[in-house]
Amino acid sequence: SSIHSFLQALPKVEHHMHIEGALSPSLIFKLAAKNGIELPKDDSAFSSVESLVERYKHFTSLDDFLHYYYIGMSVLLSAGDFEALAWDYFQHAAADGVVHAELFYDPQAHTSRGVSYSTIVSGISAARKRAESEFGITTELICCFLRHLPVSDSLMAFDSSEIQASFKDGSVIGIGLDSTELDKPPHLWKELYAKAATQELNLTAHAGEEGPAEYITDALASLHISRIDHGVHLIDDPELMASVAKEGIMLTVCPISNVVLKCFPSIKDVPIRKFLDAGVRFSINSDDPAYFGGYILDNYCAVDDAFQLSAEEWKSVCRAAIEGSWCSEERKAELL
Ligand code: ES4
Ligand code: ZN
Repeated sequence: SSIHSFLQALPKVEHHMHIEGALSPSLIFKLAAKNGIELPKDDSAFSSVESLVERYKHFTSLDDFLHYYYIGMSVLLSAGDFEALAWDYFQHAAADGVVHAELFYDPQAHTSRGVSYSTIVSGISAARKRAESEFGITTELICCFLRHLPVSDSLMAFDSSEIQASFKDGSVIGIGLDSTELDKPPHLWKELYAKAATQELNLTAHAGEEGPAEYITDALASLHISRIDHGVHLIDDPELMASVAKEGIMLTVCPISNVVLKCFPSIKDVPIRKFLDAGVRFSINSDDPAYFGGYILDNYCAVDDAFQLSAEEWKSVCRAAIEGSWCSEERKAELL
């Protein structure tokens, strides 16, 4: 349809995209076979590609999804595996009209399995270079720390010489905080974020996805983040919403994710129109597209279906996404 081609052609910037979340069921089975990794035998979801796809339609919560997300990524062993994963994503991104992407990755989920940090980053880097030369898509990396693990693990990972080197050589431009949210208040990671701030890294964190608006307040006050990943529970605190709008803090909203993980009953319930009316800046993102059944353009289309944004509103959403990105000022000027 014409709205689909209009949305496809918009210059899209993606800020909330876990690269491990681009791991498709077919690539899981292919890499499991290649690497000799046994998928769980006691879970019939792993009987076939089709049964896994079917199981992904019935997530009950963030943690129910995360269980499959961590099993899925256990098939990633070599740099070539990470390159194949990232390349799969970039092909979708190019088809969807993405011009710039800031990608999350979860190093602790791989180093804990004996995969070295340089394997992860070198594989992803190879695909990034190819995406830039073949598609003109520029990319940045955001190193995420896992909230279901002890805070001390995050601090140790952050201080490791390989992660520090990737910050210093500019291949990684910021940090994030993800995984289980409930009962893991952001202030527990205050020391990690204080250290990152002294290294002039960009700071973001998942907050207010399953967790309450208080976690957004906490993340802003304790971690001094400049973006909020998800942040949709901001809607429950009008005063905080006004202050986020005034400060120009951007939310990286993932509408299909919110519905699939049962944060909201339908896309119509994701507070997109309320954020527009309140002047809250946000971008629209895919989160874990291979698990949630939709890449970035599917998210744009779902939002348009539910809220019928005007062409001017869509252009301003895309402009805000460019302005809220962490690419170089030169690249920003090119994109605007
Ligand atoms: C995630 Cl949707 C979501 N929320 C929190 N952590 C995550 N890691 C990957 N996807
Ligand atoms: Zn996420």
